Amino acid sequence: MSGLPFRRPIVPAPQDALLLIDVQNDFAPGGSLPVPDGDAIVPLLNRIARGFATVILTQDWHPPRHLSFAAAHPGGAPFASVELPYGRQVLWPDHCVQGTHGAALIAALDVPHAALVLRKGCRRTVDSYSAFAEADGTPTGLAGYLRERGVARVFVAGLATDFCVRASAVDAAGAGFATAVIADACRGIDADGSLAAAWTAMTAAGVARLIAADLHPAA
Ligand code: VGL
Ligand code: ZN
Repeated sequence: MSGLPFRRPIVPAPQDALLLIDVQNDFAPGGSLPVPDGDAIVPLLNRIARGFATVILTQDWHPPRHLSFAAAHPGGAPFASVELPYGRQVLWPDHCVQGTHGAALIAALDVPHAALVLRKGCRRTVDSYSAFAEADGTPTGLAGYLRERGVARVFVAGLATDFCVRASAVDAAGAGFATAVIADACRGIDADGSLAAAWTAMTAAGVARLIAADLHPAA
């Protein structure tokens, strides 16, 4: 299921979409939830994006005191977790607060032809790692958007491999899209083995693992 739709070299076609996840200042070095080397992928993302007619950007976009923030829980510590009505929630430093510099796209990201910027995690009481559905299962509408536009294959890259890239890729595959993650165009947080677990989960979901050089023309 994962191999066939992605025979190399991969030439992006009109039915392909590129989903660039959370390329935001707070996930870059100097941000409030820095992903190691998070900004290093930006030049590669810019090159990859040039090969795709359909590019979607996402932004993690939380209101102040979002329930994924450790500070919203008495005694809550970053990287601990709590039980919420929709399940376990990792607690994070405050990050990607709506309208702040930290929530803005990294300035060096240069994808002027991106037609859709999708913001997620906008409700205070529900997180959304996935671009497709919030943690309580509420759809964002992205699957419908892609289907209406005739998209068949979804390529995913961005931040962070083990959280929002993982959840978005698994949900893309679950929604019926042939899905690939471009591994060298992502960076992970790797809290407690989460990076290895993410690749195991994505592979189990039928997500293909590519590198940018698999795309033609090479990015
Ligand atoms: C993310 C943790 C919290 C991500 C977002 O973009 O991977 N991770 N919010
Ligand atoms: Zn978040």
